[in-house]
Amino acid sequence: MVKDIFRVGGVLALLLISVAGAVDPPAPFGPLPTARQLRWHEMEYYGFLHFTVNTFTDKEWGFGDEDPAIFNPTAMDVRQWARVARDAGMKGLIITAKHHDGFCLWPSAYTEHSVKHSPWKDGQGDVVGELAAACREYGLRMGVYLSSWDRNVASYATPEYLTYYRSQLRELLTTYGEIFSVWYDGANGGTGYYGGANEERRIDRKTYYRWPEVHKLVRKFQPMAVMFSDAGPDIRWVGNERGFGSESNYATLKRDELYPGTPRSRELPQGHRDGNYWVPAEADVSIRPGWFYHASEDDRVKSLDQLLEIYYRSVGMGCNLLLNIPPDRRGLIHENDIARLMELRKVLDQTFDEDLARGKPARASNVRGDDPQFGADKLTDGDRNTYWATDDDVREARVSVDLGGPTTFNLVRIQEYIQLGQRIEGFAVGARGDGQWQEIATGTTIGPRRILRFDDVTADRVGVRITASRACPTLSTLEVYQAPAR
Ligand code: FUL
Repeated sequence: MVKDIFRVGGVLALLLISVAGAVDPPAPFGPLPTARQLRWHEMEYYGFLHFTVNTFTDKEWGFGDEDPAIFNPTAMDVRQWARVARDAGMKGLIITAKHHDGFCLWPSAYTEHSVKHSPWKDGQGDVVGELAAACREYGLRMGVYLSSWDRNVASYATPEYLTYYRSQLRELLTTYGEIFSVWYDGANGGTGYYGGANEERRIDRKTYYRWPEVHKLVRKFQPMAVMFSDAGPDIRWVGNERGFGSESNYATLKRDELYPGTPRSRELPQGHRDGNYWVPAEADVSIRPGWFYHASEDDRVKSLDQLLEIYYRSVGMGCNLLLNIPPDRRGLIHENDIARLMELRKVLDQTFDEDLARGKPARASNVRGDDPQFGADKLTDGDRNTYWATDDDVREARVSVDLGGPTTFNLVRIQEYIQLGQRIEGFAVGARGDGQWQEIATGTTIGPRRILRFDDVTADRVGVRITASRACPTLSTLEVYQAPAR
């Protein structure tokens, strides 16, 4: 009998637990990121390598008539590029396998206009292949930029060129192991050599390339690769080449209305609030004034302050940062660039070394179904895949963290649980010192990431007030840091 009571009691308790645990997660809101996009969001910061005949002609755009013989780096060391990128804290490298001039950094079977006819390694070299090996060695992912505009090839602007472009793409996607990003540039059509025709050729940027078919090819051979262009399909351009994201940054886009080279690039920094696809922004910028190496710019490498500004206005605004570090004529990343990259790494390490909110108790004005699985302590558990969420009807809410005594800080990093979509459109960060709350920063969107910077504040509690949300809000992390004085 007693045994039975225990059994019944046990069943009841189990029932109760399962009822309590039965609080559903919030319904997804709007377009959601794919697995490949989620993986990309976590990369945050990676490098761009602009390197080709332009490095040797001192140009930014080659005409397409360059002699492959001019491509002759004297001390080429691709492993140095990967080592520098790894030491800089980058997670990958994207290389201009072919820029607008049409010269191929790999020995493509479809053209003679490549490293095959360069004195470098007696025509036996393969820059893309060497980079793929070096990236593997240094734990980096590799991406490829294959310019769709080709100023060298005779067939450009005819249907035949589409086969050529896709054949080259297939070569890159099937020869070098995993590719994490395929980069389609917006510059398309204009004057060029075109096999000796030396003329101007215009194409219809929207229809000529038959982009949907190109996309299918990439999905087939590299299903986890993200594709970048002004209009995605996976990642969009941030709309400027300064590396600056927008304060209001929607990860969503009406991508079918846009295409690479779209005249509507002014809409790209913010994205489309009512976009029907998840297409987050990537901020690309060069560490020097130009994309390619020019000795005349050796003393114009961006300053540490400029790079920090770029970091906080890109990564800090929910974009990924693609920082260009062009190899020089030796085939090396220049010393001045390396020095700056390492200064940046050092400051970022010092800044993000210790999360002052980690493991600290947190509370919220509302917790979804009062269920601990959506509790405020998910913000400080160091796991960006757990999250705090509210009841469905809530649009404004507060969370705060007890820092355990007066603590000085000047950065707060927050992110939404974007697996369920982007919801928040207004928030304020506050701090409580001497029993008084003061507002220290405000913002609109959060999405994949927001880092708020402010003057040093000393407080024992830090909080976020959600002031506007399009569905019940979620937050997966609330981190607090102290950046060293500069
Ligand atoms: C632009 C190109 O025309 C530049 O040369 C560079 O490659 C940059 C990243 O994109 O549209």
